[in-house]
Amino acid sequence: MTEKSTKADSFTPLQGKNVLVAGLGKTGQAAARFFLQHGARVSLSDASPQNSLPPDFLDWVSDNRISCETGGHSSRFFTGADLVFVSPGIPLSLGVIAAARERNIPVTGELAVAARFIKTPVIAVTGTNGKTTVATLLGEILQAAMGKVFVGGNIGTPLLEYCAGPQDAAAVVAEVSSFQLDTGGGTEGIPFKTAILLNISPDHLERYTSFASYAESKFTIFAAQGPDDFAILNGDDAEILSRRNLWPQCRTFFFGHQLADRAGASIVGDVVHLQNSSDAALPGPMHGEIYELGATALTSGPNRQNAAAAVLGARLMGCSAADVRLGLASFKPLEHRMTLVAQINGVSYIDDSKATNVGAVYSALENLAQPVILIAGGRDKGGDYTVLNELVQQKVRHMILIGEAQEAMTRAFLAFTDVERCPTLEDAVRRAAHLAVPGDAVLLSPACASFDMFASYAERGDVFRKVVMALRNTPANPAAETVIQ
Ligand code: UMA
Repeated sequence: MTEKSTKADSFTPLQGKNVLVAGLGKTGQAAARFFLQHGARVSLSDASPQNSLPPDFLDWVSDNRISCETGGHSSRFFTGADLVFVSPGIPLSLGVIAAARERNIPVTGELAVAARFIKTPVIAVTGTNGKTTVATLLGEILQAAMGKVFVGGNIGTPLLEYCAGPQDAAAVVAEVSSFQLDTGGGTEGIPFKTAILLNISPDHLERYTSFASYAESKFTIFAAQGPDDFAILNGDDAEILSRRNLWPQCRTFFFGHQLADRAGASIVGDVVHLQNSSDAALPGPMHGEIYELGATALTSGPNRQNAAAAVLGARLMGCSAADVRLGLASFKPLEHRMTLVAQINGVSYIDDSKATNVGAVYSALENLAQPVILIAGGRDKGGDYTVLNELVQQKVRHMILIGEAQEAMTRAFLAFTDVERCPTLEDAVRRAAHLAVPGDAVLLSPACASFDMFASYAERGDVFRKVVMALRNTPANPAAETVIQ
């Protein structure tokens, strides 16, 4: 018996099992409904107070007489279970989870449960940056090519919602985070038909003991794949190349600017070429195909790599070259990713609120030609700011810091540029506008999570936009020439 089927027997069938769901956000709520649907005896535990949960979910809990603790996790809830389901936002180091494990109670998560129930072929995307862009692009291409497609996972809708329904899509596109892989990557996870690893740079180091353990987590996306499945790796990423043989059982292809003799999607300027290598061939007639990005919205630095990964993923999932070209041509860039909000008096205001780690800020600065007034800071994620030193020195004329990371970032960057702190994002934008001269870019690219001051990176970006738009009417800019995107 393989390891996979042994583990499957440890918690399926679910009928009659005592399943404890920890964390009642989107994932926990979907999991609770899923487990009840499968005949399990469900109980629930969340650290937040009851009034933080949505009323319709609380009604469902009460209608189904489900035992639910809020405001903290008590060990009896965990150690009395046959199976503990953990939401991705809860670290596995939490005491009650460790206690359950000590008693050999299986601890699982969304991907491992979905692996036992999902019937639709899945293409999965992980990586430190670009996941949502690639998952969205793949979703649009696959939808045009195949009809109904479910796009879910870390992008927003839990996979267990799809598993609980009729499963009537031709394919599933799953955005997968390292947190999800920690409780359901590995050999018991979903054997993805195609799995894409976009890049790895330091992130979430508040949760991992080291960068190596974060990188290893990302690689478990390939662990359950078989010899007929496809792994797509970034051929420009040294960290990925150093680990590329970790799960050698699947068919591996690469994308990137420096493919040399590797099979996959090679980027030259604004063109993606599909190529075979001396020892590996893409299936069918793909070798020699060309995809022009020049007239698409995917020409900025990291987006060429994102596009190349999606071209390869879509072709390996069976989409035609024509459908892929149509998808690339119609793709609209997502909000809060190097989005030009306005140009006011010759100054570009750019919302890159999605840049919640150092790697994303690196790529933002690398791709801007003009002098930058950088607004950064928020909740520190343990990233190594020194990676940015050289680029900050070269390109950042002035840095304005907000949020909890102000002090650490001031220490990190004081030697490389002018640094000051502001109490709010609103103040920071107004200060940046005061300092900016024509030709500058005011860039919100925080390198930090938003949760110390905002509900999400999207809300942070929306506040930035609102303040920028209000600048048009301030006396300092009486005759502002404004271009709104
Ligand atoms: N909670 C506890 N105990 C704890 C910590 C949290 O009970 O010790 C509770 C909170 O009170 C809250 C619930 O857990 O009620 C939140 O659970 P969660 O953080 O797992 O959030 P979900 O709403 O289930 O959202 C998760 C993903 N969140 C995280 O991974 C942190 C969402 O990704 C994802 O969209 C959603 O599942 C659907 O798959 C968000 C994210 O920030 C966007 N992801 C990270 C990223 O992209 O960098 C990984």
